[in-house]
This record gives sequence, C-alpha cells and structure tokens, in this order.
Amino acid sequence: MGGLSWHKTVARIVVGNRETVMESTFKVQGMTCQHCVNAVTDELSAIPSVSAVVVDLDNGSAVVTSENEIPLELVRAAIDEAGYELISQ
Ligand SMILES: [Cu+2]
Repeated sequence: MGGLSWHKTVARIVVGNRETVMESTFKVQGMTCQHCVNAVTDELSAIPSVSAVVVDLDNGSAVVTSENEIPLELVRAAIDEAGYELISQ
C-alpha cells in the first residue's frame, strides 16, 4: 500500500443497489498494543452510520466505513474518549 493519507474520504457509490459507502482514514496517536486498538475500534464503531472500523496498530491508522460522511469532531471525540489523540495536519 502507498503512503498514509490523513482524513482522505473515498466515496464508493453503487448506483444499482442504491448503496453509498464512505471510507475515511484517520491517524491516531498513542496506540501501543491490542488493547488500544480495541478501545479505539469500540469508540469509533459507536458513531452513528459507521458500519466497519479497521485499526492498524503498526501505522497508527483507523479506516472507518460509514454510510454517511462523519463530522471530524465526532471522530476526534471518539478517539479522545478512548484515550488517544487524532493527529491533525
Ligand atoms: Cu494498549
């Protein structure tokens, strides 16, 4: 995979099935183990419209799949709630 981009939102729209899925990648600072990954995953999963969360410990990223675009402040609050920090540019 290429370099990590912060808050890159990709819209994947399937017209036939009327399915809209967005994937957003965020960088998270402070995760050190699987416990951290679980905490961040749980908090991000609790955001409305989020259908999937994949957290990568090695590169400190969180890929969030959602039906709608998620306000950045919600993501920031969720990561903060888990005890970590959303890295801003
Ligand atoms: Cu940990």
